[in-house]
Amino acid sequence: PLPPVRSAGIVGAPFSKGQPKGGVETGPDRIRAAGLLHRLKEQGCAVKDYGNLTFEELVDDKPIGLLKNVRAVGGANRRLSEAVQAVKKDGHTSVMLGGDHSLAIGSIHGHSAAVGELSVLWVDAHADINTPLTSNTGNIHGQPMSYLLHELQSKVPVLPHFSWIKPCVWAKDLVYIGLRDVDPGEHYILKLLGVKVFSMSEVDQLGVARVMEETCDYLSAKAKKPIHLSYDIDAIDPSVTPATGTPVAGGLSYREGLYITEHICQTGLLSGVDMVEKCTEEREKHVGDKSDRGS
Ligand code: 4U7
Ligand code: MN
Ligand code: MN
Ligand code: MN
Repeated sequence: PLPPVRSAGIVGAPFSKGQPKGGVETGPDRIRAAGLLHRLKEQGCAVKDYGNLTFEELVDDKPIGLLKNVRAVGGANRRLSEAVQAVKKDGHTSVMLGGDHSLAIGSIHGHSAAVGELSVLWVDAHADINTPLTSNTGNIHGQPMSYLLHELQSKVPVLPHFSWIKPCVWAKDLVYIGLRDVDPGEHYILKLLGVKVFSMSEVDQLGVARVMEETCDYLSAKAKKPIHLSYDIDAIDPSVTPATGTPVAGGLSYREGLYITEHICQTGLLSGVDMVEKCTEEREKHVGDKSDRGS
């Protein structure tokens, strides 16, 4: 039998203020230029490109404690949430092209507002679950899950331009794959909430096929909720994907990285995707150049 007809609704979010480096706002156009739409169509997927969002420049966006660009991040995500809701109401799988990973706030919020409770598969070197109070950097791209999880709301302070966000994910519906750079505060939160994590060590031990089998068993154990895949390019080894702001050695191979997407798609439950943290080729040129390492 033929597979069901799929359709993807693409939303570009050229936004980078969840972290301090330039370049990641070029991600949406770079991913399109690399042939995303063509590749999707080749595989029998209908595609509608909703274009890129535009974001307003804020003049008065002073840091709040360590936290940077709070109002800009809040406002951009509010826009994105509405755009993703529109894509879902048109019946597509939403595909958000970032931009930095703070955009998962609006993408997951909008997805959930349109379809209800979600499972979230977070593929990343990092857990992105710092609260504004546990963060050592003040970069909101390291915090998106803290705003989305019901269980963490008592730990998250009130912030300007963030009051529209409604927590919409339960810790039991979240799975991480690829972790290898987790802050102590994040480690504590993951343990406290009992979040399911397949770190790189688990990928080594079990192999990616077994990891995906266990991930899907775990997520569909009770109710088969629609799945949101939030894919940070830094999950993959920097030897394959050097053009990202926060590379961490020891990541997924090219095949492991793709296998995760293939397997999650075959569940038939994939309903929303984020592809984030791809930045300029500039950084690729400097890979191997010691002076740029860890910058
Ligand atoms: B990404 C970090 F401290 N944990 O909070 C932080 F190591 O979206 C990194 O996954 C966050 O790239 C990385 O700033 C965010 C840091
Ligand atoms: Mn991330
Ligand atoms: Mn990351
Ligand atoms: Mn990153």
